[in-house]
Amino acid sequence: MKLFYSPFACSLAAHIACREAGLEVDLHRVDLPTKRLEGGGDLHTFNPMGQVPTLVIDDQHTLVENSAVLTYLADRAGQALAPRADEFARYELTRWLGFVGTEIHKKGLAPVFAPDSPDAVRDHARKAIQKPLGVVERHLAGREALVGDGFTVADAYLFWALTIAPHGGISLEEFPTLRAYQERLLTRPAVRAAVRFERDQRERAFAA
Ligand SMILES: N[C@@H](CCC(=O)N[C@@H](CS)C(=O)NCC(=O)O)C(=O)O
Repeated sequence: MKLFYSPFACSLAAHIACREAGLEVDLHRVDLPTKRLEGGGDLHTFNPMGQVPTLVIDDQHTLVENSAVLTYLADRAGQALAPRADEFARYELTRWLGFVGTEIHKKGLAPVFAPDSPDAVRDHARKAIQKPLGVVERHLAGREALVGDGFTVADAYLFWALTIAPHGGISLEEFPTLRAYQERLLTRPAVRAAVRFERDQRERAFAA
């Protein structure tokens, strides 16, 4: 399998899932502004949106979209990263993948980090993200994870969001539970390894 990623983009969640599951995956770095692939090629060849995560499974199968990529990786890992499909908790996983993807990622983080966002749009997004952050803050009070009591791919996605939010001027000061949760997840060896790898990659020049 090949995972197209960009350091500290939302593909960090899929990268974490691969490490948590011990799945064999080749990580291929993308320069998101130009869509160039390291070593040559264009991300649009694999994903019509030119976005990460893009997961090339084999010659016939490519998956895009966080919700699909993360669910697929979780299922490849057995039950380690997601509840079984016949459990009610599976729908809760779908709920949280959708919530992080829409209410937090696309409504809040995407406009804040888009290089061409007008300042007014950025300010509006920083306000709009407060309500969904409050929802997860309250949901996680007294809980270890978003779904059930174990780490799932939804936690990997939320971890990414919480990690980059302060870099976009979104303070987590008002959300002590979220800060503690993010710090707790960072102690997981797979999470720490993925973050360390992406930090090293970010500091290295992109090889066109
Ligand atoms: N709907 C997609 C969105 C993924 C997405 O927004 N990826 C960002 C990085 S966090 C990206 O590739 N941005 C580049 C672009 O949209 O051109 C998903 O859920 O996977």
